[in-house]
Amino acid sequence: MSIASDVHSLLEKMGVSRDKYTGGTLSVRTPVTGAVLADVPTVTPEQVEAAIAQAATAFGQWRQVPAPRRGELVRLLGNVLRENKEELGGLVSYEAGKVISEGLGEVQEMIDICDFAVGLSRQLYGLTIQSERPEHRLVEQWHPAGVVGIISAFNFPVAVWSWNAALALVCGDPIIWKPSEKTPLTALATQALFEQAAARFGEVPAGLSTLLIGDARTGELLVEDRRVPIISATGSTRMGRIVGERVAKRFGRSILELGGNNASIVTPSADLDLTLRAVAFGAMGTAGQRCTSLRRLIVHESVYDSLVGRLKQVYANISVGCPIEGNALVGPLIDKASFEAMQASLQAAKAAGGIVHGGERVDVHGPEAFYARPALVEMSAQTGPVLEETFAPILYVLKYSELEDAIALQNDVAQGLSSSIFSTDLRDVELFLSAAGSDCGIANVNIGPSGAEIGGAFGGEKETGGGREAGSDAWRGYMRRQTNTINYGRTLPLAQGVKFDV
Ligand code: UN1
Repeated sequence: MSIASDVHSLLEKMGVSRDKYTGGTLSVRTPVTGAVLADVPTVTPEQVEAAIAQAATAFGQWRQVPAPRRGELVRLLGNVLRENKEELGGLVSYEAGKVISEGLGEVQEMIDICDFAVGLSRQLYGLTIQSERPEHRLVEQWHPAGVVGIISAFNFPVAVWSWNAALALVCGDPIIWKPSEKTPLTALATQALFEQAAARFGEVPAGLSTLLIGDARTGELLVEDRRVPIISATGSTRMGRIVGERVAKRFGRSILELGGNNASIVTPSADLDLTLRAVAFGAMGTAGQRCTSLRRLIVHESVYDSLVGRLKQVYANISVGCPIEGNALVGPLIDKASFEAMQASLQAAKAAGGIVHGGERVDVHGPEAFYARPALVEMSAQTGPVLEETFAPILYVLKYSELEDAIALQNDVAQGLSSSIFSTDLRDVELFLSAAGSDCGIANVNIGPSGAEIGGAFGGEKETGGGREAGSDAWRGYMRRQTNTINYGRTLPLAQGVKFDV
């Protein structure tokens, strides 16, 4: 396979010039074979400074463009994405190692959020509130908040940008993007597609959307700059803790999407055929490299043997292979470090008494590519690596007898992103969804924890960071709220009955 030339022609088709991915210091490898694809130039601190200054100027102009007109730019972006879905989806597969349908699915998520944001551009509603004073009116309105810094991870190299970008743009905010160092090519392509949309739109202020390819220092410069009032960061809890603290220190706002340690509970009444398929996709899809991937399966003792027996077979037979050619469902891990982390977790699980099925390396495209058979690990207790997020296809299985205990086990981890229950018993389901149930930002019924639609707010609690992106009212995170009290009378009654006659 000559992936490099395929990738270069995809980049060219999407309008990325050669100088953007040659002659630089950042070597990009494809996880598909481990081959080097490009040497991408990175930004200097001076370029970061100039980009922030330009975005701040762009804000002055963009916030005055009517929101539905801003929506038109996002509508055009959605069109350009539709026209380039195969190319961008293919590039995601080459650069992040996703199987083709998942690469395309990621671009579909971008298109969906554009559609959502276009509608939203006519609905950035505030409230009218009853005043306690005569001839007074209280309203709340939402204004653009300023430049949004977007820090994204390798596993959803372009969709995460789009959830933030589409909302920020209709909300009146310029965007500056620092993508993962592992996936700068998909970022370059996305920025080129944005520029196509901007050219169709017409008068877009310079610096409305900027891409900064660089290392952690680039991210730090963004995070520490007061001219960037909002930082949306997706990645590890370790990274998020640093970002959150630094942004809070300057009283900025952060939207954090950090680690997950997502569980599904399987109750005695579960439809096991459906459960099996959902567990397979949740735990092995994207080679376990979603923040929403299923990592813990908590199974009632009455169905444990039948479900886990069938799961072992699925795990032993799942197709692990090239994400581009053939029909494999599980592609590679992103790199060697990721494979080593997987092996370390499996060792730790064994040391803690776990019984490991699978997890070994699979040779697909030679020694520089890291493919692994997904691992199913039977644990007698929730200890050691079960408490951590390992970004690899490892599913820990635990047994329970009382649902309350299963829910407690599910919640007894530091992370709080996604969760689900498999049950046809109304009482079990409603307990799981109740205030005494799952403590996660996402709680599903009879589907796995991953694969959320963009219409809902996406994000989680505790060490997942508390941020919400995408649908519902997540747009509010990209605007500032203003409360207005308007006196249309001739007297000045004070609130709370206060007298102050001069
Ligand atoms: C992520 O893994 O960073 O819900 C996001 C899902 C996808 C998004 C995952 N829509 O699995």
